[in-house]
Amino acid sequence: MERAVYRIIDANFNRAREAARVVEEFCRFALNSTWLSRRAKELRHKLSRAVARLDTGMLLSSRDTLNDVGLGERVEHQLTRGDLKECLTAGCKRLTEALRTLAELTQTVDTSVSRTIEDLRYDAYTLEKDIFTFAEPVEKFRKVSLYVVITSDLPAEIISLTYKCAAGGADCVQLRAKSMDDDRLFATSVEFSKICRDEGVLGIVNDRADIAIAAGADGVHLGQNDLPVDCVRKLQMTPLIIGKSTHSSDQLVSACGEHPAYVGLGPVFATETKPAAEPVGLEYLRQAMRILAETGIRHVAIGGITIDNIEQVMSTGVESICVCSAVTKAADPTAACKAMKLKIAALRGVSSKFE
Ligand code: TZP
Ligand code: MG
Repeated sequence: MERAVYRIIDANFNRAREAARVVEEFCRFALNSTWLSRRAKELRHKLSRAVARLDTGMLLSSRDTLNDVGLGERVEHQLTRGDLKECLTAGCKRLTEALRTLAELTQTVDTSVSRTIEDLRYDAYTLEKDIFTFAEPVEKFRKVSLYVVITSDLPAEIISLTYKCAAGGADCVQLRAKSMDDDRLFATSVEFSKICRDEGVLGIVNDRADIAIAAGADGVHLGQNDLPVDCVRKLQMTPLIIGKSTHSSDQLVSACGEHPAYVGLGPVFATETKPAAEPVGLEYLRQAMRILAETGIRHVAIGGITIDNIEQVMSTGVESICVCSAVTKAADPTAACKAMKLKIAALRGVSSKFE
């Protein structure tokens, strides 16, 4: 029986390591996230160190691949992988299955190894959750090239602008109402979120995680003095697109540690919409592109951006543009969105649906 125990441990050690590799590769090459790929890598190495505490000679000697009755065995409806996300899901499940088997079996030969593996199983559950709750919102936000902030305390104006921005091809709109009573803000957010869903535009509520969640918005945008990202993540019912404003590289580095889906970078230029804020300039954008490179976190440049300075802004490497007055104060917000989308698409070198 001891041979069988070692044979199962050997098979599941290989299975767990290979599954951890799939997870790690996703975090590294699909998400570009150092934070998450490092955690997957650490898990793989801790596992190897734990198993190395067993008799490795026994493990290899008990391996008998050619006489494995499970080899090539398939059951009806066995899951196949349709895309990268399914590969990741399968990798995560396979990892925890193998760790569970290892924890059970190693109990019979070395309880301290078993305890270490049991801890790793819990790390794997948390890692899976962190990967999915980060990756899904980031993936949704990846398509955003034009983001419009609707700053208004008038529900009718907010709703009418939401329709106009959607018609103009804005990819994301934000409801930014700084002085509305909660009951009106909630009702407006519900209507806003429904329109966004129907029109295929992402809908974000500014400042208020509670209202964003209750209204079913796609996300919430947090300022420096709002709730921490982690706290909002605990409140979310489904993975929310959490955005965070930053106005300096120190704030950006600190925001990256909170792992939002995107960060706001600005105000790039002086702006009447936020008159007290000091412009950060183009150099901050260049610096930000370098800081964000290995985080997987998306971005928008914001503040004083118009059709005439988009090119300057995008020359820094910025891919997503956020505007308020250039669209909402335009005589024709839909036409303003269309023109901006075209310009961004031309600068990104991709075609736009309004060409
Ligand atoms: N955060 C930084 S700048 C800004 C906000 C909300 C206002 C952007 O408005 P505009 O009209 O596009 O300059
Ligand atoms: Mg705020």
